[in-house]
Amino acid sequence: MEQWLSVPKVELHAHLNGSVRDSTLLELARVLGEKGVIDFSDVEHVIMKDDRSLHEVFKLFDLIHILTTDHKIITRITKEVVEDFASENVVYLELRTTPKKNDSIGMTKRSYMEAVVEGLKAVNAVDINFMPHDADAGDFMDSQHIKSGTCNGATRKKIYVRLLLSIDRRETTEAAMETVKLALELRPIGVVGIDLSGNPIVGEWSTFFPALKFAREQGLYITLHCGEIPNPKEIQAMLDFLPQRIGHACCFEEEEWKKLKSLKIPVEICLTSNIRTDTISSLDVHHFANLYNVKHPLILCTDDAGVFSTSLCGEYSIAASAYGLGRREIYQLAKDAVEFVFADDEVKKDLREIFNSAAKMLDFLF
Ligand code: 6MZ
Repeated sequence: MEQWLSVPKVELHAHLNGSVRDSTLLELARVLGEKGVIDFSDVEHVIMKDDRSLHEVFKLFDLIHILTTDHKIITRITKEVVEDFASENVVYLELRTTPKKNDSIGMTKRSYMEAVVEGLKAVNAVDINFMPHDADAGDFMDSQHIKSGTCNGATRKKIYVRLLLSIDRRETTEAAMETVKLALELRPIGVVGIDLSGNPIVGEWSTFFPALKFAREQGLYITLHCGEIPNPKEIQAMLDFLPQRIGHACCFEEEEWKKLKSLKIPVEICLTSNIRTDTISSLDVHHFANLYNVKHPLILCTDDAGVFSTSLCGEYSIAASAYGLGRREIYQLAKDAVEFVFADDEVKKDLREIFNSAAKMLDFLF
């Protein structure tokens, strides 16, 4: 796994609350246990469990959301998640999260997102760029938070972060629309698009369609969790919608593969997540191999690095060994992801340069 640390990487499918460190979750659970809100020993067992069905994963998310309720904790986990990705040489991170409303603690979807932005501002282990270069963040930012360049004469590591707001499949059309309007409002602080996620057995495509259509008309990028369970009607409708990317694509039939390939919609592939949740029975039959062989656009991602105890280096390592990819292929796979980011051309150009200069240092490429 060490060797993939030196390769710059792009992470495009990471859920904030799924990427929290186990140590942080346990610490938060202990505090709530002491307050008598939860029974710590029960929760500890659930957090540390390794294999979970897709159904159990969504029960775990409900628990994580209890642990991470307030604004301060959202700020903390955002900072930690960004720093964790940066520490494994992720140079561009698209972080997605579901804005949450919680009247009992005065949380609105907007204040939830403000807490996320505070977390981005608090990142100090690396230089972070999370605002588009032409942005006017208005009262959102008291000062310019794009830190640049050097620290004590040494070039510091840099990470680009852009945000996607998730619509949870439990939400109504109105709630989904509220999230889209918030995303539009927050474009200046680096919100670039909308994701549709949540338990795939819940909700109907027709509920979310109006909000997603509006988002697209307003120029937001769209990525959809698509085909996590067999649902041919919904998969067809999602592909017809022409999202800029989709996530997972685990339960596609022949017709759906044909359509996906002809439309060339990039797929965010989450190997460990798919295996752990038993959505795909083994790496041997995972669709990565076929898509890779036919040169369909794909991106390796973690999904929920905390929940599935993985990392982006780990995902590259699994792909290398399971599908016999050499170092050059892995480098190329990582670099190709730049073409599918939801950021502007300047960021893409800079990322290409980061990959090119890294290639000169990676002696294994030559
Ligand atoms: C579908 C998923 C997911 O938004 O609270 N989420 N949705 N499939 C998956 N694959 C296993 N993994 C995570 O992060 C957690 C939320 O992301 C979605 C679920 O809605 C989960 O509650 P945020 O930061």
